[in-house]
This record gives sequence, C-alpha cells and structure tokens, in this order.
Amino acid sequence: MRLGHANLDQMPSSIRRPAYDRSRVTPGIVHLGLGAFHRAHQAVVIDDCLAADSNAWGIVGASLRSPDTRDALAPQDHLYTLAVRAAEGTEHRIVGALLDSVVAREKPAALVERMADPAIRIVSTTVTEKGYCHTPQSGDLDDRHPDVVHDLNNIEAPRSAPGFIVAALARRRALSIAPFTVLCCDNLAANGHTVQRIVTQFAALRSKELSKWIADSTTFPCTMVDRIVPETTNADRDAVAVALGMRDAWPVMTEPFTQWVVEDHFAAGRPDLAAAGVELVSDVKPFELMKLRLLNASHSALAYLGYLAGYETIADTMQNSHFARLAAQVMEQAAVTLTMPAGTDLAAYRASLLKRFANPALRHRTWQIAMDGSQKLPQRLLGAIQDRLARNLPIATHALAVAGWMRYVTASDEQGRAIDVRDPLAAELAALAREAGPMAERLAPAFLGVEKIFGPLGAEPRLREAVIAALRRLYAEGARRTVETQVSA
Ligand code: CS2
Repeated sequence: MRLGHANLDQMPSSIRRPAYDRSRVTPGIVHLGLGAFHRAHQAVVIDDCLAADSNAWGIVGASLRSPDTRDALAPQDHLYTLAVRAAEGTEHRIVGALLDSVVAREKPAALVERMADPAIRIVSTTVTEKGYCHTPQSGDLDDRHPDVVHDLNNIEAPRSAPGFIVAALARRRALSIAPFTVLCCDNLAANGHTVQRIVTQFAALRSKELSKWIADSTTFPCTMVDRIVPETTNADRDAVAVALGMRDAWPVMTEPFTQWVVEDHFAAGRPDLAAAGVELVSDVKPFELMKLRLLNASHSALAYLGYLAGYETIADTMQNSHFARLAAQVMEQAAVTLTMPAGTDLAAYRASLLKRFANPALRHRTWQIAMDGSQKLPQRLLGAIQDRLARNLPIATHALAVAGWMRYVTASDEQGRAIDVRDPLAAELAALAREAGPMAERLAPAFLGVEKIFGPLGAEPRLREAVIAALRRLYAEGARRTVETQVSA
C-alpha cells in the first residue's frame, strides 16, 4: 500500500495527520528548491499554520532540475512523512502543506506563470548556496555564470532561481499585479539582503525600471533557519514503511529541534507564523551570524576533518572527545566575534548544538556537509577569522578547519583513495592541487589565492602562516592525530 489521501485513516492512530481539510487549502506560496530541508522545516511550519489559521497558504513546490521529488510525491497526493529522530525513539507525522509540485526544467514558462498568479504572495527559496549564482565572497551576482547568461537571453524560460524570480516579478509588473515577498531560507550571510542585491542586479541587466520597481515594492526579509536534515536513505524508507504500514517514496528524516527566525517585513501578507512557533523580529542578522559561525562553522570543521579521519557521520565524529572539543572550540572562538541582543544565552546555545551533533539517531554524513565548501567557507569560517585577526586573537582552530577543507578538496584521502568532491569549483580546485602537489607551503597559498572564496583575506600573512602550519600537520600526521594532539579533550 502507498501513502495517499485515501489511505490516511489506515495508518496507526499515533501518527499525526493534517488537522485541516486539505481540499479547501489554496496555494499562497511558491517554494523554489523542493528538497528535504524545505519539507522538514518551512513546510512543517506551514502545516501548523494551516491547522491554526486560514486556508490560503498552501505550498506549490518547484524542483529547479530533477524530477525525482515530483515523481515520488505526485502519486501520493504530495503527502509525505516527517520522521523526527531522537535517541529515545522516532515520531512520525504526515505533512499536508505541499499541494502540488513543478519541475522547472520541464516547464519553465508554466512555473513563471504560477509565480505570477495574484494568489501567490510569498516565493520562498532553499536552492543551496550555489543556487543564487553569486560570488559568495562579495555577495554580488556573478553575471558570467552560465545560468545567468542563459536566463538573460531566455527570460521567458529561465533556469536559475534569480532568473525565475525576476521573470515572475517582471510579469506581475507588466500585468499590474502587486509583487510577492521573496523569502530566502538558505544559509547565506544576511540572506535577505544578499538575495535582494542579486535579484535587483539581475533585473538591472534587463531593465533599470524593473530593477527599481523591485527595489521599491518587493521585500526580502532575512531569515535564520535551523534544523538538521540528513539525506533520506533506502533504510529510512523501509523503517518508515514499517511504522506507517504503507510505503512513502520520499519521507524526510530530522531531529526534534527546529528554529525559524524571520524579519517581519512581508510585502503582501503572511500566514500567522508566530502561532506556529516562528520568532518574528525586526533584525535577524545577529541570529543568522550566530547560527552560521557557531552551528554551520563547527559542522564544516567536523565534516572535513571527520571525513579525513575516517568518520562516516557527525555523530560518529562526536564520539571522539577531541573532535567534540574541536567543535566546541570553533564555537567558543566564533562567539566572541558576535554582538547579540540582550538576553541571548550563547553558552546554552553552544551546549545545545553539541548535544544535537551527538544525536545517535541521526545519520548525517560528513560527506554531505562537506559539499559545496567553496560556497560555504566565507560566511561560516572566514568572517570569524577576519574579526579575530582584527582583534589580534589567535586563529589556529579556524585555520585548522580551513586546512581540512583544503586537504579534502585535493580529492584524494589519506589512504590515497579518491574523494567524491561535490563543489561548483571542484575542477578548478583539483587543478590547483595537482599543480601544487601535496606540499602545504605550495598548496595553501595556491588555494588562498582563489579570489572568489578568500578575497583580500587570502593575502593576510597571519592566515597564510596558520593555514600552512595546519596543513603541514594534516599531511604529516593525518587528520585524526592532528586533532587529537592539537585539541585537548
Ligand atoms: C549543514 C547544514 O550541510 C550543511 O552544510 O551545515 O545543512 C545544517 O545541517 C543546517 O544548516 C542546520 O540548520
């Protein structure tokens, strides 16, 4: 039996189901990037909103490239399972907020059309860091990005997220339809402002008037989104089938913790997010930086060094007390670079992160987090390094994480086996690594010279020295011994 509307009452009564009449829900949100993260985070909040509030905020999800999610969810009425995993056990819930899905590559014009529908008042995004076609270091649109070049010449049938947003806003403007709010839910620094800059820069390449209209009438609230969502495996699918008594082709796995902090700045209304536990604030930036520099930075440090040390998951890596201490140190050292609103308890936040990372029920692979490092390093590690250097504070811990990334993207592990490096700059980085050879003195400066990632910081002698020292140890002793000797447990 397959999960679907008609079978909802056949599953065990302990499983929570949509507490509202789905047939009365209408779409109010188009979401770009229909991955597991969206389905375990924003869509669950919207599911709560639909139960508590109006029927007008259902979600139409768009996958920009792959048809896989649509193919899995369409035959089950876009219902799916959220499996919340803790050491004590798993709770299952069926989420109903997703009403329909579109594969952008198949029918780009149809997606633009949907986004231009006056009923759509929010377009939210989780397209990962690289999906914004920008230079992470500067936050500007990369106007030579192949998708941007394509979209500027084919605005009726775009490919990229900024292309779809600009095409749909242009259409709304032409039809005198008020714009939607653009709600970025990716881990970019100042994500709303950054996406606003990217979108208005993109629009300006088509028309100055359009760009001005967007700048004047659309809003791009910043958001801090947080929930750990490992990739779903076939073993997860089997476990969910046992719990439900029926198959779900694409359930999503997550942890109990969830947090969404949003700037309350919506151009065309919003659901009652506060009723669903969202924190609405006037300035998200401090929370975003806190999350990027504490959670995501230490996650990346554990991912690169943990992978090199032979650990498959974050929880496995955390079992080694030296690696757990390394994560704690990255957090402590980043914390002093933050200015938080009064009442923020950073020590409690750090402690909760360490507990979340150690959750043995989540199999979050180091390899998954290691992806796209070139797009992640600036906001996770480099900003904190810059701030610490400005205060003459030591940077050895952060430099070790950066060196771990360098060692990882050479694409050859400590046993000489190939690493499947997924990164838009993978080929460029591998070529630099080949040219430099396995020598810290050559490799570190070559990587630090990649302007798109490091910018002017790459020329900073104190960073260069610290990264060379760390990379030398990684080559000489391996990641495990380096962490075990450099970081006391
Ligand atoms: C992770 C994040 O994959 C990664 O890079 O650091 O996806 C992380 O799990 C989330 O941001 C947690 O909210």
